[in-house]
Amino acid sequence: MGISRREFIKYAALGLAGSAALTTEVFKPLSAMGLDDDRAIVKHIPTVCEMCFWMCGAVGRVVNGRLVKLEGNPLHPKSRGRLCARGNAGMGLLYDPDRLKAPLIRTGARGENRYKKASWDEALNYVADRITKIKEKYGPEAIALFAHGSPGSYFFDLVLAMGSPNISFPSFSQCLGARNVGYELTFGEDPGSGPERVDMENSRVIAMFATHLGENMHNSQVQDFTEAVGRGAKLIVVDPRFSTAAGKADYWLQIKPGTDLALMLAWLHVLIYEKWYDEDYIKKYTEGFEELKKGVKEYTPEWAEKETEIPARLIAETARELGRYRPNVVVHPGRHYAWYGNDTQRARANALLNAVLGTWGAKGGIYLKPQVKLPSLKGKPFPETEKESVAIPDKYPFAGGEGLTNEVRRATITGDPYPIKAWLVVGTNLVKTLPNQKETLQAIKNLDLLVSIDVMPMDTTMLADVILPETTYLERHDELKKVYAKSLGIALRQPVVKPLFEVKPAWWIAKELAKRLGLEDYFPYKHLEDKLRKQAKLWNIDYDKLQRKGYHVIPNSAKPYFGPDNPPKFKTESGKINLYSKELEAYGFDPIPKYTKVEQPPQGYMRLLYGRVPMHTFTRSINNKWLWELEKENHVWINTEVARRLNIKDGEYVVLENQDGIRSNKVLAKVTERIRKDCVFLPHGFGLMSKRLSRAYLKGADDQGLITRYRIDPITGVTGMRVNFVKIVKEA
Ligand SMILES: Nc1nc2c(c(=O)[nH]1)N[C@H]1C(S)=C(S)[C@@H](COP(=O)(O)OP(=O)(O)OC[C@H]3O[C@@H](n4cnc5c(=O)[nH]c(N)nc54)[C@H](O)[C@@H]3O)O[C@H]1N2
Ligand SMILES: Nc1nc2c(c(=O)[nH]1)N[C@H]1C(S)=C(S)[C@@H](COP(=O)(O)OP(=O)(O)OC[C@H]3O[C@@H](n4cnc5c(=O)[nH]c(N)nc54)[C@H](O)[C@@H]3O)O[C@H]1N2
Ligand code: SF4
Ligand SMILES: [Mo]
Repeated sequence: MGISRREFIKYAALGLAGSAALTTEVFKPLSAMGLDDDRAIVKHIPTVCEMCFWMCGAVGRVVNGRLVKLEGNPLHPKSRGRLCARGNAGMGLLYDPDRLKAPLIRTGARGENRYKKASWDEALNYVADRITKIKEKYGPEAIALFAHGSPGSYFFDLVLAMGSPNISFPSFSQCLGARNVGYELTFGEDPGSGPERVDMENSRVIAMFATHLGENMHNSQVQDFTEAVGRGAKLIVVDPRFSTAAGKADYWLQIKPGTDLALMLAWLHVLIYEKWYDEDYIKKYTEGFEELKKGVKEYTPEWAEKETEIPARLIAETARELGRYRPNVVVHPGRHYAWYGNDTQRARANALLNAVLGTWGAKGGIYLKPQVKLPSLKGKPFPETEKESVAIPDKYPFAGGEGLTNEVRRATITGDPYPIKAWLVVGTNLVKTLPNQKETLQAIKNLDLLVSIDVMPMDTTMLADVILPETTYLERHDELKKVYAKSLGIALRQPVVKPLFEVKPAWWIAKELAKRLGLEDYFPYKHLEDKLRKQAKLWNIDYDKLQRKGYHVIPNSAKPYFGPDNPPKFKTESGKINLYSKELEAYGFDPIPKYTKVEQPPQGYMRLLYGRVPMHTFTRSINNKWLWELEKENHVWINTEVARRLNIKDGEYVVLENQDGIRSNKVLAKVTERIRKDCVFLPHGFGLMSKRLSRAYLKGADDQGLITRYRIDPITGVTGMRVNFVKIVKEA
């Protein structure tokens, strides 16, 4: 490869790296591509990427039925003509020889990796039969679904049609749940997730708590960020680690982990007590300003310095930068929020900063969601479920409708309030995704049936009783995707190549199971495309054109900013921003966030932090030939002084041991000034344990293995995972 790794990362931020890096691999001689053949058929087929959940528009270049290149769809606002390295490397998934190829039924003990190949009929009959028995014995609620990404929706319908309310998503419980709830409590709306509606391209000052853009590679967001930096927007990055984003910042606030709320409260203090707000705006559009003012009175920069270890002078100065340019500034809402177990209050404080700065609906702030309502196709209503969902228990009053993975797991272990006996796992690698692997394995032990619908033989897949191999996103249709960018848009996923092997799309698998369970009425189409055509018609979209373009913009749907013709109106009960949350108060929670201390590492230990590397998505991409070439294993970041004391050299293997004596796989040390002394940083996704992953197997260390403790946020029930401490053991 003619490009060094460092350059790669630099270009990755521009979304160009993939094409550069993959050129030598992908561009085989013309003969191999069929291009010197006069009869070669070259097609360009638009679709939607799902190498991660940003879901950019992609265009596949297909020569004689073989995909040779993926590019960004210029019409799609999340790609704008570019894909990130992972998106470019989609062929690595499609043509991965390790893929699941046919249905498998377990013959050995769970985890023993012994399966027999089955026909689809045999495998589906087997699953339907087991589900029927479980339903008869325990009731339909004994069947639970865990899902992430596009394939989940069909199983969502299937499980609801069966009469079970037990559906849960790691994207809520282990990701952005607390953030969305904190924002909903404040503004009556969340800040969006695909994309986050952050108007960075127009911001004058951007503040980011963690949000490690550039490593966190959500395509258009990184493009906006790069543009903002290039344009000279002021950037404040709060991170214990000198992240890629911190490298671009005017202010890098090297915060002590777990103390972000102190900094946020101190910023609120400065903004309010130094009057960096618009009095008229606060009066007209917010409720509870006096209470907020009182609530943050004690939280001076001098106080926050002691908690955060950021100099008071810098705390005040950065708050003033935001105040000076308001409302054309933004405190980025972030995305991954499951940090310390006080996460909803941190989200509230983050939202309150945007409230006081008046950024909601302001240019350069958080732009408004398109308000167009598209009618839904009417389907058969789902039956009432008899039992309450274990995924949404009363003890977490703001768990929302999404469902808590950790609660379904808990109920599976304890049988309380009733037994859970079957899991359908679609597009999520639970063993690596939920904290405390022992609990996940214990729950799986209690199951009568574990079905995995996946594309690769991942850790969780290889614990299943039945494995149903799905098509990759490049081989199937999926539901039309609504994109809430500045305008509302509709994207089409369609196959760029015919399915390889014997794999089937999730919609087909769910529909075939439904048929066998007498629930086919819930899937009123022969082929999913029939439904897509109907839906397009209902929305006034020319489906044939959508097939050619991949993206359709709903006309006149953009109203991103408040203004004279679009006066501020918030979706809370009062129509105003809730600075003081009566809803939280009604449940006994602090209506204004109060600072609480998080536990600090014991002597000799450091806090375990985790995050992303630009060229991988969680566990799902590690085995991808091209991406694996770029980063075969992860590195644990260790501060130089700590490393010197422990006599650890850059590039040598070490082992991490957590507070419970759990040891990691060996992992390369990255000795660097770019991280504080009280923490280490271990990128997530590595250390896969499935032997069928010929490249990824046991490469690097698994952060989740070390996350034996988690702290549940009492408001939403999401799992804070940065509450584990590790020491470094030199490899024997
Ligand atoms: N390449 C790539 N990009 C991705 C993904 C991927 O898998 N691969 N996944 C996507 C998804 S679903 C999500 S949710 C996002 C997640 O990405 P983000 O939302 O950016 O995740 P964070 O946890 O906010 O950020 C991780 C950063 O938090 C810092 N950090 C750790 N503890 C603290 C602390 O106490 N305070 C502060 N201020 N910083 C701290 C770490 O040093 C690290 O730089 O990434 C998305 N983008
Ligand atoms: N320790 C730790 N835990 C974390 C995080 C962390 O950083 N550290 N991050 C958290 C966050 S922010 C999130 S969003 C979650 C993500 O959690 P997950 O979504 O579970 O992430 P992945 O590890 O990518 O697992 C995806 C699974 O889907 C499969 N898959 C990929 N494509 C397809 C497809 O087209 N069809 C089907 N049926 N399956 C497919 C993959 O093979 C893999 O088994 O993890 C959370 N948990
Ligand atoms: S950000 Fe990258 S991996 Fe994610 S959908 Fe877009 S191109 Fe694909
Ligand atoms: Mo996430």
